[in-house]
Amino acid sequence: MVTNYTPAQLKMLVTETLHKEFDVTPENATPENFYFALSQIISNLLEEKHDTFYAHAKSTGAKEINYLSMEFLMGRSLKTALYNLGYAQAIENLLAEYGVSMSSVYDCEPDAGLGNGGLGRLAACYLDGMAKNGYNAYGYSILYEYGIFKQKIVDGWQTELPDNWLPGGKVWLRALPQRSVNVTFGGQIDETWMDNHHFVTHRNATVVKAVPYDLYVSGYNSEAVSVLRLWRAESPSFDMESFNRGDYVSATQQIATAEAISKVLYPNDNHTEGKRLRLRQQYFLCAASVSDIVSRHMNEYGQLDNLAEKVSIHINDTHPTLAIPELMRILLDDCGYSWETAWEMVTRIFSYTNHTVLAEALEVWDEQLFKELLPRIYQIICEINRRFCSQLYEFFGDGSPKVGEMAILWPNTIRMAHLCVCACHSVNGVSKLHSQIIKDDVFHNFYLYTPEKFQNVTNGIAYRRWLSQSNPSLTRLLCETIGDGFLTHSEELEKFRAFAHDSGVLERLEASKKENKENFANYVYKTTGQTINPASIFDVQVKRLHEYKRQHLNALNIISEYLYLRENPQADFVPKTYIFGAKAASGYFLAKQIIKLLCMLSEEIKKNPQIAEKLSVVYLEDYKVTLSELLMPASEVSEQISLAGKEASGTGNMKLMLNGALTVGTLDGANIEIGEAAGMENMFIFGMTAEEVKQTQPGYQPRKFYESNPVIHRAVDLLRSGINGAQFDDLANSLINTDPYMVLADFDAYRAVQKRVSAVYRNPEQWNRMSLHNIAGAGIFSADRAVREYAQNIWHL
Ligand code: 26Q
Repeated sequence: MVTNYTPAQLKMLVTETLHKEFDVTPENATPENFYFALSQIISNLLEEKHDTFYAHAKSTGAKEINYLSMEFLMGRSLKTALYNLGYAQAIENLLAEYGVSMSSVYDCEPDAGLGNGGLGRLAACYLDGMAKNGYNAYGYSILYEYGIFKQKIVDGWQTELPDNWLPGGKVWLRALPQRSVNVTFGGQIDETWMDNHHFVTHRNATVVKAVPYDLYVSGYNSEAVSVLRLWRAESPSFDMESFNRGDYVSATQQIATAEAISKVLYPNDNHTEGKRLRLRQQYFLCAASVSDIVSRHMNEYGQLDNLAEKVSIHINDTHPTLAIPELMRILLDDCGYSWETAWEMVTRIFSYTNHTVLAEALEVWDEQLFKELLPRIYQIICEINRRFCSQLYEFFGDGSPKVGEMAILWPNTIRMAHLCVCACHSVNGVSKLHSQIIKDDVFHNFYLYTPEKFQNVTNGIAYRRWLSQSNPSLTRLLCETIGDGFLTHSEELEKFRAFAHDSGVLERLEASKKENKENFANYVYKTTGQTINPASIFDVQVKRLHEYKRQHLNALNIISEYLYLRENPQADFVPKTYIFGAKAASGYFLAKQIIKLLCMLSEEIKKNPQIAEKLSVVYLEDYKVTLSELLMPASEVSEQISLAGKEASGTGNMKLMLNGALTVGTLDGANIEIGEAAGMENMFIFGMTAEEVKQTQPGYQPRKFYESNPVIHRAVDLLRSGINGAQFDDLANSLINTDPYMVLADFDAYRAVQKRVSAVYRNPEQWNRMSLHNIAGAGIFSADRAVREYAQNIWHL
């Protein structure tokens, strides 16, 4: 039975836990003591609640969804859990009795940064949405000892520090050693036939033990609790034989090699690296998770014949693709199913989401490396490929070049996306435009072959995290105007539109934004010493650093404004603060150079106080989920300026819109749908369309823009001559010579739209009204809605 604690019971529990764990009374407890005590209490409660929910779900025969992802960017848990369970106010009151603030307790929790950016945060948002909607959901990933690195900026240069999150984070984890699984690597495969039965044995393999740790995710006002099951790699035993021989190195090496698998998250975003350790990580996740899914099913039903009826497995991008051949392996080798039956089951069970069209992000593995590390999985993929190609020849005609283009194995490589599309019953993109591009370009041949597989599910966000939990003043305004139904049904935000001409509401909206800006400015001052003028426009570009996202287009415009103000210091100029936050993949040189450029620009402008009053740049170190929760409510302009056709969806764009920021954006990813929802007249669209990019990119000569456009010319020249003493030749050369993301081609349009932003800002009523339309239109971008679409159209829950 799940308890619903009264404030008095909560007080007793907290007191008991503080005494038991720390031997302190509430009067003497530190915020950290409170953090651990509360987290333990809530985590225990969620475990109990999950057990009740799970038993009920199983007794009704409900289908379950398993979401496999190499990343879950969870952020903090305590605040969300208290909010979702309805205990936030009671705990705040309780702490107040002891003179302790809620935020000082929340600040003791490290972010669980088990992801890079959009893809990982999306997975975390979907666990929230699945719990809210009452689905029986498991997320599966790796318990990285070190998540995404901590970013430290030294003289403008990004350095990476280890993210040691476990000391503060493990209170949310429940170890389940009894559910450990062995995962096998390397060795040789022996196949024998006996009485018409195929037997496969694995010789000389290396075994790694996968130990699960569960983290519970509560749903808002819901009985359901999602589980995030994270696998930790251990050596199955100590190598006594080597040790006794005196070979201490081998004995300890085995442990180190095993444990390396869950040591650290690869910090690449939208870029693959064909490294052996990454492949070991991916198979480790897949083998452990599939084994767990199958064994839970066996416990429940005692057979696998109905597996496809009761279980869906979703693959978050291609990173967990190996779950497909792994399930084939179990059904064939361990359970004795025929190939045809096993394949039928697998294709019904698996579905796949694509998150990128960038060529460098499409996963391809070296065949030789793969074969050595995963010999049995390799054999199974070969057979999948053989059968697939023969069907393709039948469909497209003998000798069709399409078959080679579509094959899973092609010269010495294994293409993971092709395996996914071949094996999954559903393939979806993450915005309308992206889903169309997949059909037209990336997977066009596959679309011709099996058009019925292709779908769209536009991304969604756990909107309560960024609205009611992060922006109390806006939430208050919404509750007073439209009631609190929007907290459960995000569509009800639409009701806010009725106030578009209510000057009282518009003024309150402005006041709320002002308050949030001041709070944020205070926070930045306290934590970094930088001052921000709260009367300036807060123009925000926060996301991973990547050329396709074009932070350097933003920088080039700032340089031009700086040069203009240097010559026209008296110009009538709407003050603006450009706020950036971004991590770059550690080996991505140009991205790091762009970070340095932004930091140097910030310093250079500060040297000239007259200009600094009107124009300033703030670079936020170590941008992460928790920082985004502080920043979104204070933002006024949302920079979504990727080259059209490259950003699959974006989700930061949705969080900013929800908090009333106006989008400056290209017609890319979900920006298009943001325009449809808010009204195109309520955002600032600029630049080439995806179609225009496709037409003009082939013969593109950026140098012509440099030579003919004096504003571009001067800005690029300044990169060369130096900003705050640092020169940016590589960036300048890249812009003039190749400009792969067509920054110069969109520059004029971007500048023009930025001028419009400033002009509109001079009219607060118009600005506030546009902001209101954005908030009212944001409901469609909730994870609750997105997860519902997956459940109905893809997982058939
Ligand atoms: C692959 C192989 C080896 C190492 C790393 C990787 C790797 C890791 C992360 C490849 C890609 C990623 C991340 C991709 C990503 O975050 N994509 C974003 O997904 C969001 C959610 O759908 C979208 O909103 C963004 O548009 C998309 O860029």
